[in-house]
Amino acid sequence: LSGSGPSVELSSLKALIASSGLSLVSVLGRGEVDKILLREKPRLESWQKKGFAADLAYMNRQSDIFCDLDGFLEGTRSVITLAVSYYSAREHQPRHGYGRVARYAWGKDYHRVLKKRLKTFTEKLQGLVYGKEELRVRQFSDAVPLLERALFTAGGAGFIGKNTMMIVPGVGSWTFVAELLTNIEIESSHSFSPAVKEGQDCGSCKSCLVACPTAAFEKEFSLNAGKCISYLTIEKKNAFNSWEEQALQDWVFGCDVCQEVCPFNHQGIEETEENGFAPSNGAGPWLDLEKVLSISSKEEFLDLFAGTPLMRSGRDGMIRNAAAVVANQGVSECRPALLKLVDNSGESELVKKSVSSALERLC
Ligand code: B12
Ligand code: SF4
Ligand code: SF4
Repeated sequence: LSGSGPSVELSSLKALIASSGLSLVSVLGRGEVDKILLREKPRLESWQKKGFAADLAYMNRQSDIFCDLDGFLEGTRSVITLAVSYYSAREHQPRHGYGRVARYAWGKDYHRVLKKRLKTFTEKLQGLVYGKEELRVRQFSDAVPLLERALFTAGGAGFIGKNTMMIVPGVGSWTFVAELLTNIEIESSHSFSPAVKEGQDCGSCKSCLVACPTAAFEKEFSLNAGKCISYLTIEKKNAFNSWEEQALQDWVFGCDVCQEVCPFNHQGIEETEENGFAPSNGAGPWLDLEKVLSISSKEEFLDLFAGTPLMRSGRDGMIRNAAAVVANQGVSECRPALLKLVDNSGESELVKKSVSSALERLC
């Protein structure tokens, strides 16, 4: 330790974590984080080289950027990683005329929910630190090219499953990850969470690899994003090709199949305590396809979905997804809504192309 950075008593930090409702937390020293990132770098590079990042420009950036903590916070001395459950036990079976929404997107946008929590936590942390330097902190969740799952699992509170999800025994994989980069000096790393038992992992299970509807796993621990329904419905900007349209099945936003089949998600896990993630606070588990196709403007889309993760696809992307699902399910009741879109000269190429293809497939 240099002795000049801010410090914090571990017992006070532990009390703060407990009182902030953050149960799955680890604090990692800079040296350890650098080691982890260096270890993971070749895996990231091999994933990128195979083209598995598809058109995700932010994931195709130089691998060095993912491993340089100073690029995110100059003088980072420790990283506080945390996970928050969003699990909500609602039935999620397919329904004719409806598209399924992945569980992570049922309620409010997690970026906003976590940001608020982390802000409160940081303010309280400020009151605990002492030393010559001021506390400096940057908080992230799914916002920068940091290998968040590798960082979190390094704290020992979870492990990476073959479906590439981070699994916390007893909680499952229905969690969001976030981290605080700080200039706090710590002597060694600490986990404030129930740690994974030595050697605990997927064992011989392969359920997720077999269940993935698009065969998006090249092999265990390796996901080709371009084939994943989550990527297609949320991240892809252009129109679908015919394989992609059908690949969606009835998923209109995201996909949960490789998590739904996971035994770690069935072992008496508890629902989230975060009310913001409740289905009643957002889009919920299904979208009525006819209603989606009737969203006439970006403003109307905003009125319906502002503050939820569904904003990411935008109105036109969501109509593209809904049109594909309508054709996959043979929802002929939606034909008038599709015809109206195709006849509207003001619609984008993306909408026109997606809707025309759905009409052809409905015949
Ligand atoms: C790009 C991205 C995607 C892409 C690609 C996903 C992927 N598997 O790479 C797409 C759009 C497909 C996607 C989908 C989803 N995503 Co996403 N996504 C990300 C993002 C931005 C980066 C992930 C990444 O680094 N990929 C690069 C590859 C190389 O990394 P990786 O697959 O994680 O693999 C690492 C390890 O598995 C390890 N590894 C590889 N081989 C081996 C072998 C062994 C033995 C071991 C132990 C480890 C190991 O090496 C890799 C490098 O560390 C993160 C946020 C972040 N900044 O980390 C969120 C994140 C991973 N996504 C998240 C979520 C919620 C989802 C979805 C569940 C959403 C949904 N329901 O539709 C799906 C899940 C699909 C899936 N099975 O992964 C959460 C996951 C939380 C969790 N509990 O794991 C994250 C962490 C966001 C957050 N902050 O909460 N996502
Ligand atoms: S989210 Fe769906 S499509 Fe993507 S890997 Fe998992 S099961 Fe396959
Ligand atoms: S379904 Fe089986 S193989 Fe896949 S992540 Fe869960 S335990 Fe691991």
